[in-house]
Amino acid sequence: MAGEPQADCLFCKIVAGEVPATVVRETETTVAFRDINPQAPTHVLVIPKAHYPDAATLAAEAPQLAADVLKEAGEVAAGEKAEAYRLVFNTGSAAGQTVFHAHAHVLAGRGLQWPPG
Ligand code: IU
Repeated sequence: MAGEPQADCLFCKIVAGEVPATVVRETETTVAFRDINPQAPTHVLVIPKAHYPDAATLAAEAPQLAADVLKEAGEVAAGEKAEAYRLVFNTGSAAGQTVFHAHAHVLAGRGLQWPPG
């Protein structure tokens, strides 16, 4: 069923506390934690606690939850005192998505090039 935890999902395990993560913020509906392989001085992932495989599915099936994720991304950036930051939702393996539980990357703390690689 939409939003239900998936037994084989790493981020569902982080939500359940079964896999450790460095949590920087948590709300009733979201968790934000530091990426284990940071690509910038600030690299935090914001995830919905409920399982949706990617950002588009999240937005289509649970729009308020998608809004919660975006709001939390802004709160993370503010907490990191980031003057500018980038939000990334890799969607599909060809775009670099490796974990199929929707997540926003919050990247900050260095110059960020455009276009991205
Ligand atoms: P992606 O957009 O699906 O590629 O992002 C997944 C991210 O999850 C990636 O940046 C990993 O470094 C990160 N990650 C993590 O933070 N903790 C983990 O245990 C694993 C991956 I596996």
